[in-house]
Amino acid sequence: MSSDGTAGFRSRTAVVLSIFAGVAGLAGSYAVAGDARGYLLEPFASLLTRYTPAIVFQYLRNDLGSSLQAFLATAAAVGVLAVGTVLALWVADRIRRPAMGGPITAVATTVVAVLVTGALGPAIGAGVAAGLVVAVAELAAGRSERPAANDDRRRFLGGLATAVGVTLLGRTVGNREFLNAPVEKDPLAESGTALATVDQGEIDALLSEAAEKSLDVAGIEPLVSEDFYTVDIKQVDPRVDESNWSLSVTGAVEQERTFDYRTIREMDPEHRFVTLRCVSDLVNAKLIDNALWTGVPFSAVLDGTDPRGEYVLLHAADGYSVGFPLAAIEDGFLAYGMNGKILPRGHGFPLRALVPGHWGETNAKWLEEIEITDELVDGYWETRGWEGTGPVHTVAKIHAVNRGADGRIEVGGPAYAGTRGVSGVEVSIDGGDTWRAAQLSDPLPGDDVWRHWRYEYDSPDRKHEVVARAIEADGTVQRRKPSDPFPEGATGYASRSVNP
Ligand SMILES: Nc1nc2c(c(=O)[nH]1)N[C@H]1C(S)=C(S)[C@@H](COP(=O)(O)O)O[C@H]1N2
Ligand SMILES: [Mo]
Repeated sequence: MSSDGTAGFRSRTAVVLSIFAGVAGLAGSYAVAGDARGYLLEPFASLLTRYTPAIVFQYLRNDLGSSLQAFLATAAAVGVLAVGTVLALWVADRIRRPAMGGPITAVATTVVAVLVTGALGPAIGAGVAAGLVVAVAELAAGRSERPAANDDRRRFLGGLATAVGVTLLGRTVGNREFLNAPVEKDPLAESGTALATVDQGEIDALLSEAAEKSLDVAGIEPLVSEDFYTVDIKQVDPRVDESNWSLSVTGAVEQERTFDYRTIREMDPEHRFVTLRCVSDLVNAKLIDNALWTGVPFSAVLDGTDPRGEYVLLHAADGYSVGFPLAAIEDGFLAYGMNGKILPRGHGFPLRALVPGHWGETNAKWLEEIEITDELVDGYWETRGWEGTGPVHTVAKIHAVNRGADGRIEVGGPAYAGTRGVSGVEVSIDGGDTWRAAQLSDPLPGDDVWRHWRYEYDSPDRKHEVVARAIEADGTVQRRKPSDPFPEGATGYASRSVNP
């Protein structure tokens, strides 16, 4: 504590107060920006994604890891604002103007936030929120001539209460409708989110078919996922205005072509079930999902361009790119609809690529440019060491282990083999010595769709290892040898140890 009763840059209270101000400041930036450019969290999250070693990333992208990453990004964003606040408190202390602590903090943290995000509005939001925390803390400490012993305590409580209030308010304001409402408005839609030129009856029929064919196993996702995973290189998804958007075919072609949204929406729509799986998915994890997509065949935009190169490099609005052989996407799809709705922003509105049977990362979201190249060009993940542009590995996941009252055990999950197709799943309850055929869901239409499997058995009265393996359509048994997701995708049989 300094003699004149300011928070004092050296005191513990000043540090704690700065952290409160940082938290409030982050919320203040969110209040103005929402989940869009200028939100202070975004640059830190993107930096983390960019510089996390690929080998670590495979774990980060699965369940626990993504919350760890969110925590680190939040800590970094709060940290830089806190440093700005500590400096401001130090200045206020030096000039012996404790009452100026709030305003100086507001200016300092605004400057810090502008430097980090380059966006003034949200930075001012951050500054005002952080400044408010310090100002209220100073007020709470009182203006008495002699600093009282409990001044710091009052500062702490005043700062805490303000930080909590400002943070809650910031979250609410940042979530407001007009900022974060789905941008996926469709200029051709007549009503709601239904696709205009699309036969909704056909979609509904396919969705009910998927619901009926889903096996009724507690703890597994239905054949059309209710909660489709996302993997993104940026914390904040691009917000693309479809009326300013276009898709172009460029590079090694005889004739470049450009399409606007309306042109694509006026082509004959098709519906396809397509499953996606991320190359960083662990054998038994859940970075795999299936949806009914609506769009046009890839060939519709390639027609007439007469490609001379044998590779593509897809470019997206978030700066993402991915390169692979053109042959992989020739039978592919460009989707603007998902499960009967306009493609959600999080899954790539207005248009995404769907590459049959290839790892998730080839399915570029927010697609803007299809560049034909003479040679294979490394995209975002390949320049970071991943080799995830090839066909998926085959897997049968054990997502559910359910115990019946009668001592029966039911296990089940999805099985996926990309375009090779799944013709069977086998289960072993003795750790892989003997195998039995599991029940399979009836196949859905499409060449790149997962199936459900389910197996029921009498529980042995000891702890045992349940193992599952998928059989491809041509009879090939999936690879047994386990490997990590990095760099080419996980292999091996899924197993779970089960207590009787
Ligand atoms: N533009 C863009 N496309 C992208 C990504 C991305 O970060 N940006 N992630 C890729 C990865 S790694 C995967 S696994 C899939 C996931 O698609 P989803 O988020 O719709 O599930 O999108 C791919 N397409
Ligand atoms: Mo991925």
